[in-house]
Amino acid sequence: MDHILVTGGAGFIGSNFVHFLVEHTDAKVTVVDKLTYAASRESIADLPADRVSLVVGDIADQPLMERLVAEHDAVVHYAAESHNDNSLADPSPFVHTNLIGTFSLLEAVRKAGTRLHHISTDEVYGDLELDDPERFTESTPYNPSSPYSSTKAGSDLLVRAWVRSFGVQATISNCSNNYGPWQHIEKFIPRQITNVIDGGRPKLYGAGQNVRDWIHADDHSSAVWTILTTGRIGETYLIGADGERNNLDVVRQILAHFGRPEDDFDHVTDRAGHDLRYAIDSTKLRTELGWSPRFGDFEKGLADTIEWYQAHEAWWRPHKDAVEASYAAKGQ
Ligand code: NAD
Ligand code: TDX
Repeated sequence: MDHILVTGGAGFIGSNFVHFLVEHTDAKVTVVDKLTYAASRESIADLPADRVSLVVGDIADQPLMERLVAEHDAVVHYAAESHNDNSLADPSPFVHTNLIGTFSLLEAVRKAGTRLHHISTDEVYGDLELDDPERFTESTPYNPSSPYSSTKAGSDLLVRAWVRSFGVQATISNCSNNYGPWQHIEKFIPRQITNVIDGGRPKLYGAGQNVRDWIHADDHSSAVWTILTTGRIGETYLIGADGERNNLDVVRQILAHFGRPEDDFDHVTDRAGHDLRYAIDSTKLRTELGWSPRFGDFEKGLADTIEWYQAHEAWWRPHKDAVEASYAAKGQ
């Protein structure tokens, strides 16, 4: 794999994977990214120009995708509309990018015969009860809740059908909630960190009992590379790092880091259809492909992430007021 095309490589997790490729392989990387509000040129700006190039474009642009895919040995597909709250306000871009965009990419991959790895989410499985002893596995039935997760579920099913019907050489991974540097401040952890940096209070949806299974974005990248290079074609692999925490505990940990009282937060209007709990059983990936996470310690990873946001205020500051105004308009 000398030439790798990364869709959505200027976003939070895609840019992390581009850094991984530069550090751990000799591959030349092309990022194709529409540079939506969620993208950040800065996240890949420090990488060597002879290794990484950026094409600004829409994955739903079929001629563009056919040209780019034909020039590469493999495609790793991160591009998506990714925020549940935005999908409740306006589902349309989610249908465009997650469904039509993935369709365009699949058709390009089918024509060129190029290897594809499709990035997806554990949210396609719906949610679990807090006391359910089972976690999601590769055989859990799909049951998505939101416009975001249903369009991601649809994109997974398109990939599966293109593998079976057309022999496309694809793998799929469904990962749990990522945290780390360069995550947009609309998302839970960076929103609360930047609220506290600003002297404000974290905003918890509902009672804060909802559980997410946190994984550092670096661990997501190493898992994707493992699947791309050693995964079996047509297979799905779940990626997770045993990081279940409820939202209240995460907020308290952020407050503690800043020496603020543990009840110094606001309960705000809950998300419509809010999934209660996600939990990943990644046994297949660990036993079949020998992957394991490096960031076993969520507390340490969160502390590092807090320090990163403190050091990169110039990156997020220009967007903070608009993000908070948009949440405030919804009572959140
Ligand atoms: P993000 O919103 O930070 O980045 C998405 C990137 O895709 C942006 O750079 C954006 O400009 C680009 N993009 C959007 N529409 C596009 C289009 N039509 N054409 C080209 N580029 C387009 O998202 P993220 O959190 O980095 O998520 C990346 C992928 O990982 C998504 O597929 C998401 O479903 C999946 N995922 C995310 C998480 C998580 O916790 N964030 C967990 C599991 C899976
Ligand atoms: O201000 C907030 N307060 C709050 O309590 C925000 C923004 C969120 N929350 C809650 C909602 C969730 O229970 O925190 C949890 C995490 O919220 P998000 O960061 O919006 O993530 P989530 O909805 O769980 O989805 C994320 O993980 C799966 C990513 O955004 C998806 O792209 C990925 O597929």
